[in-house]
Amino acid sequence: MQSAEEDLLSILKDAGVDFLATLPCDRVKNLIALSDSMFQRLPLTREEEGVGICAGAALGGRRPAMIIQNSGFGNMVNALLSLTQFYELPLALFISHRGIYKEGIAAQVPMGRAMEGLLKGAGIDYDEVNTREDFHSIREALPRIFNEGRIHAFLLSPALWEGSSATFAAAPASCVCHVAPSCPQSSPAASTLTRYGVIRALKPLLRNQVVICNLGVPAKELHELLPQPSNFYMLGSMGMVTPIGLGVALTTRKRVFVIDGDGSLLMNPGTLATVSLAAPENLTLLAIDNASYGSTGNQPTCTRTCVDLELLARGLGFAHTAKVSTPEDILAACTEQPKGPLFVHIPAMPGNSGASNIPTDRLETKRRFQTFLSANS
Ligand SMILES: Cc1ncc(C[n+]2csc(CCOP(=O)(O)OP(=O)(O)O)c2C)c(N)n1
Repeated sequence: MQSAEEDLLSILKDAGVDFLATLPCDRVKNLIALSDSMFQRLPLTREEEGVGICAGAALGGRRPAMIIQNSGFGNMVNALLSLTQFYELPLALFISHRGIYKEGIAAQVPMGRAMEGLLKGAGIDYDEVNTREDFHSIREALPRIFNEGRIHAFLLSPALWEGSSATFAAAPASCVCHVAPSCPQSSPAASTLTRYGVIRALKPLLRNQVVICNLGVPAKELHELLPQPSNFYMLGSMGMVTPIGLGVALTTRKRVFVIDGDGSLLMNPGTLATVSLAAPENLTLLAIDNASYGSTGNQPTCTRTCVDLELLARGLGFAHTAKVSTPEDILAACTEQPKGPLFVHIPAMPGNSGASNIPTDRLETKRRFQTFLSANS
């Protein structure tokens, strides 16, 4: 018997879908990986750009669909309404509906609960897809989407994939990743550390310091290696860790460290320009670049092929940057805070430790962090 993932992809194929844009959620990692054998797929840096790309593809006569997490829907609403809906362009949205079924990450719950109200408010038709029996609604809706130029969302419950036999190919072979020969390839500096190894190497530097940490596995790994009240762990809001760090740095004289990731930085790179403009003298950005969306299954990001984060930071105004990958070099690069924001690019290997969820209540984390800041500013 075909897996749920294969069934769903066959329905898309039969309806003539011929362009896929994706940004992973852990729950649909198999669906995305399997799609590569059937579709032209473009991995995205931010869900919002996918709306523009799919609008362009539809203008060019394609039948586009997106596979994303519901948190990403929050990043897309303006473009969906003022572009796709306004011009009556077709778009099939396959949305991994987190926060409603056996959810382990509390920060997923607010968006999960709000989804139906948001879709209704935006005038976007949608169907809940909880079991394979619900696939008939997809079969019925797809022709309408493409014949009438409509947006339609399918809210895919994580229950759908339970017990699925689909196998997960970690590094998709045939997605659309054209790399220009002149591309400034990230020089990987022969990294042997995973993100966990990098955070372990950073421990002596980060002890008793203000640390704002990226969402997903990085936050769990920091909590396991160095639990302390001066850590603020993000649990959602991908792309916001550097903005949070900037906001904190502008309110304290203490040194502020941000642990960011390549996927998250590329989701919101403009924030580097804002950091350069604000030029806080106490902010150090530690960009741990495992060239993957590590927390959702190590899908490659653009740093694996064609983007150099250090060059990006320089281009967006950072005067002080470094690229380091051994424990000694990482510590040496961070020891002194220069007279301005510091960007430390740390190439790393993909891979996650088995660190468990952070047990501390979110409001308690906030209270401890604020207490530390006000006592030490
Ligand atoms: C807007 C949005 N889209 C997608 C996700 C799902 N998601 C959570 S963590 C993550 C990967 C983050 O990658 P990166 O910043 O490189 O950090 P890493 O896990 O590799 O250390 C993704 C895609 C999300 N939480 N929010």
